[in-house]
Amino acid sequence: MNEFKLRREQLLAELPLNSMVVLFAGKGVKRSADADYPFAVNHNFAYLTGIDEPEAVLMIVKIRHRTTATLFIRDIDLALQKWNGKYISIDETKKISEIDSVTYLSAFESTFVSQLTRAGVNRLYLDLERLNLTDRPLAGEPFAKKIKEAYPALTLENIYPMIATMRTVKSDVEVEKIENCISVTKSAFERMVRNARNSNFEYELQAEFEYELKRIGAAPAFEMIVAGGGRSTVLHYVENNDALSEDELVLCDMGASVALYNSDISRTFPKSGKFTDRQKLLYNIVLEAMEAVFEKIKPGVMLKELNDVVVNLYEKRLKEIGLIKERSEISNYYYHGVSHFLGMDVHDVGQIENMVLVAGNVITVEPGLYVEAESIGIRIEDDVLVTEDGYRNLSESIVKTVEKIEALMNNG
Ligand SMILES: [Mn+2]
Repeated sequence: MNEFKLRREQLLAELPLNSMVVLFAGKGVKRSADADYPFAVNHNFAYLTGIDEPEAVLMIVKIRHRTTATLFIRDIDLALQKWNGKYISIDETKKISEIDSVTYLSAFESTFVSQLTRAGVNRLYLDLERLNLTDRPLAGEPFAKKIKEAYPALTLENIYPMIATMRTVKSDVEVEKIENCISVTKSAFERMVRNARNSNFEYELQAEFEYELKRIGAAPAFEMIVAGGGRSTVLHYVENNDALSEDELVLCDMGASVALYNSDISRTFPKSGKFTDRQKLLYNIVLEAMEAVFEKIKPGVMLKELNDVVVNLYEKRLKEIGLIKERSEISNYYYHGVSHFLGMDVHDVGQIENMVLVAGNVITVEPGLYVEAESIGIRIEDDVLVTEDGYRNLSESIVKTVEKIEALMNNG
């Protein structure tokens, strides 16, 4: 049984009787005229099927004595295939997903209706994820409206929290995929940093990083941040168009995406290849906070507690160097959380308040320190697996001590 089937079994076990799940792969969003944005598959759909194909639909039914899974894929269109390439075949879909019942999309509506009425389904689960009131609706939402009108007695439920919780615990295969993204990031980071001394603009560093990703067949996991000097105190600076000067630190927040998984790494280094004493002092405080967080990571700990570790350490160290007098002033210099989940999404699903870590979680550890008055912003970020008895730093091999960064930049 492959991973996708295993996950469907796990989901089925949790579903109440007489229920149905319908998940849409989605389709590319229209950009302009006849051009679409690149297709990005619904991750919950892909998580349960392994299929990365526009317009596909998964239907799962659980009634007494019977559970079924059916996948619907686009009907073969010979004319369109001459323009857009081959659609996935029924055989290939079966092989990847381990779903025996694969058919064409043109059969979806009649199959759906017959399952609903004849099988006695009274509960329909759709992916109704929505973070903001104004978000563009996922494919499940318009479908939900249509079904609610046609079958007012049917109970509609959101499957999202159930799948999101499953997704927070990574299998070995998933961890390997993330590790692969990290190793691509390492190689791209090293190429970039070796070229840093000869680069004059932030976008030149971005080009080096992205060249290496492309060369390996990966893609950026998100809009990379290359922020020199004071730009690094803006958390989501992505313009990357300013000139770099010799005395600046450069903050890079970067990741690679391969086969629907991601890495999310930050490193900060001196443009000149050598930290000043002041930069080194502040940098080592962030690094110390990071090490302190690592030591805290194990099952049973809350993400919020990890952030407390950073704030406690900062309170001590920032008072020592005279940057602050009161604990409350820390928020002037550190204004984001230290951790988030990582997986098929960079800011991965499942993170809820007071969430307690369990073995198999993959989280980022990313303390930062931003001193606007000195045009210094530092963030160091690794990707970490929570294990039974602690943690494993998956991105340990991407250098981050002052000595190693300087060595890489100068001896490459
Ligand atoms: Mn991050």
